[in-house]
Amino acid sequence: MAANKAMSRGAFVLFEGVDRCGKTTQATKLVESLNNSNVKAELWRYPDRTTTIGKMIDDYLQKKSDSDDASMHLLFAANRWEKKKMMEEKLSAGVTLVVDRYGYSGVAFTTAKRLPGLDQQWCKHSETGLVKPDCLMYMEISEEAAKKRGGFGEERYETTEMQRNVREVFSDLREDWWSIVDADRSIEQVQVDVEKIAREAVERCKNGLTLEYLW
Ligand code: FDM
Ligand code: MG
Repeated sequence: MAANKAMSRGAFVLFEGVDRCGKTTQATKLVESLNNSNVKAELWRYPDRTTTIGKMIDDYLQKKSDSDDASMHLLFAANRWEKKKMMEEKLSAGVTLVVDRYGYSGVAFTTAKRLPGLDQQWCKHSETGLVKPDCLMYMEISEEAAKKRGGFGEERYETTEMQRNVREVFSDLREDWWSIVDADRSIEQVQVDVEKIAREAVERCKNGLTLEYLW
């Protein structure tokens, strides 16, 4: 093996997008299908509401508690930092991680509040040094199609204005390497694209690909 050849590992496959774009549905189906074809895969999601930090986030999202916006941003980021080591260990053990939201949502949601001082640059700082995904599927859905999938829930951020702002920040954050998936289509149609994109990333990582870090 050549000295500079990276080790075989699992892939970090990420789904991002506004609410009701089908991230959770597609991520769940993808993990099932990968496991069925002998690719070890796990479904992760952020916020991870099961940790101590995650429980604080959950209370905040459910409006059971209120807090300062900057400190909440940092808690969302800390919720990723507390799982960074485990993420690296899983990936190097050959497990593919299919992740439902990550630091891109972190930056998009806080920036979308349009608060003085909490601009995109500030928001990105707390993510710097976290593992960078090998593949990012941005589920692009129109406001109309998202609306047809049912009304908003009761959680903080589930408002038309917030979702509109989030959509805007996401399009600002977009980089060339992102895969844009047309999420207005049926579950089955979207799944075809998702499978192709994800399996390509799994293959690349299996062949050895150095892990990168944000931003
Ligand atoms: N959210 C999610 C943030 O504000 N910051 C973050 O870093 C992350 C990961 O939390 F409104 C927001 C996005 C969403 C809410 O997400 C909970 P789910 O996917 O609906 O559970
Ligand atoms: Mg939600």
